[in-house]
Amino acid sequence: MGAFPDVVRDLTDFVKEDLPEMRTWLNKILQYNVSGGKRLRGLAVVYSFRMFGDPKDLTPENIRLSHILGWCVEMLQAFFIMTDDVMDKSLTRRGRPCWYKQPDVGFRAINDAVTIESCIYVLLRKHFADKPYYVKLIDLFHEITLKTEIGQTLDSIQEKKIDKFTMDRYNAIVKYKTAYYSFHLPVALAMHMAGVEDIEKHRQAKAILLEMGHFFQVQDDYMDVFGEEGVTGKAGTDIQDGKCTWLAVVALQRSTAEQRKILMDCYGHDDKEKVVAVRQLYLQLGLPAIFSAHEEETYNMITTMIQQLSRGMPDDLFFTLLHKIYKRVN
Ligand code: DMA
Ligand code: MG
Ligand code: MG
Ligand code: MG
Repeated sequence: MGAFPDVVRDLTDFVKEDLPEMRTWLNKILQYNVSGGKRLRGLAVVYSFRMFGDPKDLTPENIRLSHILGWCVEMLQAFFIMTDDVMDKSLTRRGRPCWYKQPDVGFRAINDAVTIESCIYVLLRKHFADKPYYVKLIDLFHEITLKTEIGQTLDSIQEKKIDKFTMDRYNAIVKYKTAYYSFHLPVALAMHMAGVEDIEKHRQAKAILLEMGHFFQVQDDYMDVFGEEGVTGKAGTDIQDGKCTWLAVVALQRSTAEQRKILMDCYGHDDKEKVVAVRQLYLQLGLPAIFSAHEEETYNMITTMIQQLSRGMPDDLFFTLLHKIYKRVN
C-alpha cells in the first residue's frame, strides 16, 4: 500500500498538466478499481521476488520495484474484473457497486478498463526500461493477457449450453480465464526479475501454480452460490448467467433424469424461484460436502507436488500461497 500513491502519481503525471479533469478521472478509476481488493496477486509478486531473489539483490530499491510490479498485476486484475462484471451482469464487487454500475459510468467502464490495462505499460517503461529482463516482463503480460481473454471468451460462449458442460470443458475454461493470470503470472514475473531463467524451474513452478489457480476458481464457483455476500463482497450471478461452473458440472454428473430436468428448466434464468430451485438441488446432491472433500484432496495433491520440487526451488513460497487459498472464504 505504501507504493500505491506513487503508482497513482506516476500515472496521473503521464497525463498532460493541461488536462486536469483527465487527471482527476484517472485518479478516481485507479482508486476505485485497483486498490481495495485482497491484493493476493500483487503480494504474490512481492513474496516470490523475496524467495527467488539472490540475497545480494534484495536491496530496498529492488524490493520497491517488486511492489510496483505487484501493482501492475493488480492493475491487470482491475482491467479483467471491470469488463468481467459487465459481461456477467454483476451488481457488486469488493462490497460496493461494480464500477459500470456507478451512475456516471455505465458503458464508459469499458474504456476505463482498457485505460488501466495500458497504464501497466507506462509503469513498466518508467521503472524497468533499463533492466535486462524488461522485455520478458512485457512479453509475459501480453501472453497472459491474451490467454485470460481467451478464457473469458470460452466462459461466455459456454453460457447456458448445459448439455455441453463437462469437466474437461470446465478445466480448459478456468485454466485460461483464471489460473494463468492469478497464479502463474505473478510468480513468473518475479522469477524473471530475480534472474531465474532455468526452463525446468519455470516448468515446475507453472505446473503447481496452474493447479492452485484451478482450485482457486473452483472455490470462487462454490462461493458464488454458498458464500456470504458480506464476506465475499460480491453477489453471485453464475446460476442466473448459466455459467459452466464446478458446481454445475458436478451436479450434472450426479443427477438423476428428473434432477437433470430441473437444471435444464431452471439453470440460466434471472428468476428468483428458478435460482432457489437450483440451489436446493445443489444441497440435495450434497455439493457442500463434495466440495469440502475436493478441497482436502486438492490440498494434499498440491502439497505432494511442492514436496517433489527440485532443490533450489523455494517450497516455502508455494506453501505460503497454498495456505493463503486453502479454506478461504473470500
Ligand atoms: C473470473 O471469473 C475470471 C476473470 C478473468 C475475472 P468470474 O466471473 O467467476 O469472477 P468473479 O466471480 O470474480 O466475477
Ligand atoms: Mg464474474
Ligand atoms: Mg466471469
Ligand atoms: Mg465467480
